[in-house]
Amino acid sequence: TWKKHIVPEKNDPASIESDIVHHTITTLCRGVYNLDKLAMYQATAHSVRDRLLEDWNLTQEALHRENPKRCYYMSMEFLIGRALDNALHCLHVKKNYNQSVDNLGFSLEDLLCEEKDAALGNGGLGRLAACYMDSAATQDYPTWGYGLRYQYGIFKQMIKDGYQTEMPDYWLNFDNPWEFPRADIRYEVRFHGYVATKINEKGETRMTWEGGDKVQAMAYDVPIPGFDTKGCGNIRLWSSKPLNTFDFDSFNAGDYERSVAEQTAAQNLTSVLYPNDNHLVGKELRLKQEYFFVSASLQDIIHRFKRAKCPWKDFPDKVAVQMNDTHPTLAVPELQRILVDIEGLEWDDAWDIVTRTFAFTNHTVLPEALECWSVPMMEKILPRHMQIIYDINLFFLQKVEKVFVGDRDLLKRISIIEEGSPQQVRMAFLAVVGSHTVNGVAALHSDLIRKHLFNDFIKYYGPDKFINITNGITPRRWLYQANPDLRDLITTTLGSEDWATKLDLLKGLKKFADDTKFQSQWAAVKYKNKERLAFWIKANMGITVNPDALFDIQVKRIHEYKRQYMNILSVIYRYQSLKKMSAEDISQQVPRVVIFGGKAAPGYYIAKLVIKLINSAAQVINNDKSIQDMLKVVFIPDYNVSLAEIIVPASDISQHISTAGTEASGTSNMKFVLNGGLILGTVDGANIEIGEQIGAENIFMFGVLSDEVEDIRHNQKYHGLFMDPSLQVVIDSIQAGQFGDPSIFGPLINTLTYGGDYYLISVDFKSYLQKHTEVDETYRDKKSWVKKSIMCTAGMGFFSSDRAVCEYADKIWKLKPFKVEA
Ligand code: 26W
Repeated sequence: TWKKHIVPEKNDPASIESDIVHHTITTLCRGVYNLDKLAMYQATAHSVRDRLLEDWNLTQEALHRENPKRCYYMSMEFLIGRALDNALHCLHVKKNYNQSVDNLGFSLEDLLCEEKDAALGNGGLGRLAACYMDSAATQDYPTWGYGLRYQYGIFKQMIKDGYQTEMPDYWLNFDNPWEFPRADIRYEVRFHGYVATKINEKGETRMTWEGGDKVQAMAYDVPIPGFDTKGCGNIRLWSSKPLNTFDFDSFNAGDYERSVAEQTAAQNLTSVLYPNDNHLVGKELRLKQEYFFVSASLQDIIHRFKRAKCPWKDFPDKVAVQMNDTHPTLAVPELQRILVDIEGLEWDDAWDIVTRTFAFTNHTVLPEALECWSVPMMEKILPRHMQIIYDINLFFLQKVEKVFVGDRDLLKRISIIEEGSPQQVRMAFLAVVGSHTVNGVAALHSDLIRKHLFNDFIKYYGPDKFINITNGITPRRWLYQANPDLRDLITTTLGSEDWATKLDLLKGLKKFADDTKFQSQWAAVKYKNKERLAFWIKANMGITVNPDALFDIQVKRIHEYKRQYMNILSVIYRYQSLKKMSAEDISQQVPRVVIFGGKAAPGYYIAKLVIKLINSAAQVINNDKSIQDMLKVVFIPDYNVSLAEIIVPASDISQHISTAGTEASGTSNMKFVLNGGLILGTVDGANIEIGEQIGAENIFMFGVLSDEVEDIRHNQKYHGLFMDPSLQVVIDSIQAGQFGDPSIFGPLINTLTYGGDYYLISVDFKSYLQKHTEVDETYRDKKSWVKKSIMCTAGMGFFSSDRAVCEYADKIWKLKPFKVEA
């Protein structure tokens, strides 16, 4: 009942208005005379957050009371983006807020843009975690996220003279209304030190980890509203703080300075997100971040578990932990350490608990992305964990040896420790051994890890431990919120909004695919979204693009395997073809706007050159009057979640053209198709399943198949490359200086020639160009294009993250929804 006094009860525009004004005066201490947009955004956000809090408290209280089994999603990345618009939709108060904000003399849409993205992730893996939290909350699964509260999220990208430059992301410079600091929730985390033995209460000898340096982890909670439910989820993010116990006695004056430096180092632990996507840089600080993260999270989970006074053997019935890739894998030896060294369990009992608790999702097969940590580094930072990993490995190998007697090669291949100098810990293998279930993220990807990366493990465990759960995306952010006109059209057509939580209902659109009136409404929405993007491009980059042109988009992290390079080479080819045409012929072409966006890891030289080439080509092409604006090239700087919300609804076609077998799933492919964008893609990742769902006639697919790649590479190595003539002329034009100083691009071109063309651009180039021609021809027939576009959206039900999270809950977590009553 006491809550009645603080929680806003009324959501009519006048009440909302007075709540906003209240926050302006009290929370912000600002008078109406100096209100700017930012302050107004903050006051508005605070008033929305008050409304969320009620649900948050209700949910957490009920969970505490009933103590159902819970799942913890451990992820080093959560790429959440903005929160305000999402919360308004979840609470169904957007319309009234619009009016209240309007009455106060501001525009709500303007205020939404004041919010800084929570960009605590690199790309697909981090955004997937955010979509899953949305779906877990919406479906009332008792699931919490655990992550790190980086002071600096992914860097800001700026383009200077065509090159990427990086700037820090000061996202916390202003007050962040979407997090709750929990000053009382703190745990200590140890590094370094040494291992000793001690006798425990039961008189048994146990190992103990002593000495070293300690830092403190403090919790920050980020509420995750569910759509259409009283339930509210949570992501708990850890921030490192120096320990406030400061031992003056043991420091003389000289050491005092050093101790201050150590305090600063402690604070810096969670300062910055490592900006590498699909590439491991084996830095000590990163290993420390990983341990800090799992140590704090497990202490918190165990603290909660102990409140209910259940016996340890019940731990896996109360707790499921999902490891988002190998980044949290130290949780396996850490839980084993806690159970054996601290809680005094026997090794085998403890190991049984560990392996019934954890499950592991693999997101990549790229060798350079597989985490391996050097044994000496691990020994130095986590001496006890290194021993435990050796023991885990020893017991595992003994069991394998019993089944495959004398198979030395198998033991060597399957070992968690890789021999070499130095020895390395293979984190993916540790994650497999420590988990009850391992999953890939799309059908092809799961097949590939069963066939290659984890093949030996299947020989030992059998196939059932390795399953597929195809990725999904949240339809709330990626359609309902990002594409309001399409949302409204779909809702009117289907007669209700239920599709937003039951995405399969979209198939009801199929029967309107040939309806001329519906088609023209559908086309009008797409046109409006293209205008919105064209406006953004003009306002922010000064480039004019024509919304009647075919918008062709590739936005994702820049990586050789994703082949943005192949895309820009084909754009140059198109440019040259136009240059060869008569003015009359040019005027008959299908106009194209080719849009790129994405960040390159700051140390990834070749990826950065790709950005430079795109911008250099754009410079020449966009300023060449002779091609009558039939081709425009735009590189949108600083691609992030909130830009994606504008870009995705505006595509006619988007590209997902990784070398077959390299893109585990892709999730932007799903976002584009959900918004009625066609895709041009290789036979890779989730593209394959998208094609199955929407129909082969609605997707443009090309290129070699994943099981051909190995042979082709082998042949190229021994018999040399065959350079397609169409590709050769493109390369020649770059080398002739048509796009600026050719020496700049030498190293990039070498990846195709002397470098052996590892990603098979020359192999796929011809079929890629052919598909582009097919795309042009199809686009000429507007009616047939719109029909395809409708069929795209209509077939996307399967790719809702609601479906994916249900699969995790049923097949892995054994988790039931826990409904909170109002
Ligand atoms: C340690 C360096 C590092 C950092 C991030 C290695 C690997 C990663 C991620 C696993 C990379 C990633 O985001 N992978 C993407 O995961 C998506 C979600 O499952 C998939 O859709 C993408 O295909 C995959 O590239």
